[in-house]
Amino acid sequence: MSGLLPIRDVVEGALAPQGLHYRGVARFAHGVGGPLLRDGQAARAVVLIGNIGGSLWPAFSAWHAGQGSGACADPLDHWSKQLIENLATKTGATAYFPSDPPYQPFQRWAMSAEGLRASPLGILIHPKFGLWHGYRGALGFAEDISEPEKTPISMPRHPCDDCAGRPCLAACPVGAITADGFDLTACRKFLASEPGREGCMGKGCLARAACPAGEGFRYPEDQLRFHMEALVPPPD
Ligand code: B12
Ligand code: SF4
Ligand code: SF4
Repeated sequence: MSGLLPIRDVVEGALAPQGLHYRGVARFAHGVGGPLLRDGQAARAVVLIGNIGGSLWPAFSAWHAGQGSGACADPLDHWSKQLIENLATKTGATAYFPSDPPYQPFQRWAMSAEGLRASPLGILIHPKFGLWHGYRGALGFAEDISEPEKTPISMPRHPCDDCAGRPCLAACPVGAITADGFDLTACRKFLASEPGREGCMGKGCLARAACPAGEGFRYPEDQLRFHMEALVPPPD
């Protein structure tokens, strides 16, 4: 386990210099519903680790630039894994990563850990960071983690409930964001077109950009472009 320090301090001490942050704990009473640990037991606690706004971009982009032509296909995943696996080894935890199949329910864990809810875009909206945050990994533990903030942080009002006009719904040029869900085919088709390349591919998803929540946490342009490129699969 993490020794005497609270897990929040352990995560922040090891990873905050890289722009990765503690994002709460999802708990599973008697392991029910928890992911499997390396030894086959079910986890009783999962600590989420992620970015807040553009927090990871300076450290990640400096590392990425230093990789030169030896860069791998999924550099952000690779970079996050190195850092988080290292912390898992030090704390005796099992590490999980959002892009590794079978997909672990990161969003469900985040809802439980931080009381977040989904936005019409499918991504979770945070009362402070808006749509500008994500998850880079998680650490699973066999024991419950008694932290001062044991009760999940409750979100008094969901930002979308108070959002006049819901501008995200109208901002997508091809109507891919609807109250019923996200139309990935329509989105990807547009991204491959000339206006899509000039618009969303270069500047980021227009629907996400239209959201007024978390204004001060918007990703820098380079990071937006990086995530958009990752959303479009390479041509066959
Ligand atoms: C597959 C996937 C996608 C698919 C969605 C397919 C689908 N309809 O589910 C595609 C490729 C479309 C996608 C797109 C994006 N994704 Co995505 N995606 C995932 C991934 C790898 C797995 C989702 C899953 O199946 N989970 C398994 C189930 C069992 O977990 P769950 O928590 O119970 O399920 C939740 C999701 O399925 C969610 N959901 C349902 N429909 C949709 C649709 C979309 C678009 C999203 C994002 C979620 C979503 O609802 C469930 C919550 O109860 C997750 C990482 C993860 N492991 O969760 C990231 C994840 C959900 N994606 C994320 C992001 C940020 C995006 C993008 C914004 C990427 C970008 N361009 O920057 C886009 C959003 C689209 C847009 N408008 O730009 C983040 C969300 C962070 C947050 N704040 O909530 C995650 C958590 C990855 C991360 N590293 O943080 N994504
Ligand atoms: S624009 Fe409004 S409805 Fe859309 S995600 Fe942002 S707060 Fe929610
Ligand atoms: S990336 Fe562009 S096309 Fe895709 S959902 Fe966002 S606004 Fe719509």
